[in-house]
Amino acid sequence: MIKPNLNNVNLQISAGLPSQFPKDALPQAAFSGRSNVGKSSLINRLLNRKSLARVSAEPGKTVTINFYSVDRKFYLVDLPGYGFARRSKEHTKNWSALTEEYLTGESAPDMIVQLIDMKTGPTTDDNMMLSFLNETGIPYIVVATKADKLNKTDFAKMEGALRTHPLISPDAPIIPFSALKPVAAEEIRNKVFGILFNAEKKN
Ligand SMILES: Nc1nc2c(ncn2[C@@H]2O[C@H](COP(=O)(O)OP(=O)(O)OP(=O)(O)O)[C@@H](O)[C@H]2O)c(=O)[nH]1
Ligand SMILES: [Mg+2]
Repeated sequence: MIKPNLNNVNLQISAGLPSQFPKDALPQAAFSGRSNVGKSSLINRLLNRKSLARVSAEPGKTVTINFYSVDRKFYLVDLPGYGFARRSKEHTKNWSALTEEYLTGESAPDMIVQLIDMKTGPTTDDNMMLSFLNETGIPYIVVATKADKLNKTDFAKMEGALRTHPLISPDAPIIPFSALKPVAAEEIRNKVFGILFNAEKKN
């Protein structure tokens, strides 16, 4: 596999409106999950950066979709988190409008990385998102985050529960991950970058 130059990474646009989505033909992988699940932390880890994608202390504040250009070969796309308890109705409305337009419109991503908190397990909102992903037909992988928070027994239990989850496609790889340890980052990077490079060949 050709490796992208990870020194050539930048935030291309923080899009609050569909008209701001990039119009070039570069492949995209979108990172989806509830607020605080670890989307920005995973993107930073995959790109070997400490703080490119903002790791939020105050989750769920603004509704933007952040497009990170990777060596002008593809985009990693940080979706706004869902399921934040204290957010307003206005926030929920903006989240749905922007995210649905992105995932079903012309700029729809080539793949999705769906994050699920391994400590909490899938929430009602995660299940709604999984149903929606299954409907769109966009291929996805599941990354189970915060794996460091579980002991061996609970880790095995949750991994099993995810593998037999009725809303997770049998085609979707499930990869446990921890942002605190370099475990699985390389596996996720190879999977995501591999799919994006293949998508590029089709264009
Ligand atoms: N223990 C542990 N904490 C993590 C892990 N990944 C992220 N965190 C912490 O969880 C919090 C949220 O992480 P973010 O990466 O900002 O989560 P996010 O999904 O981008 O959140 P929003 O942008 O609000 O949607 C931060 O305090 C991180 O340090 C992990 O693997 N293990
Ligand atoms: Mg974030």
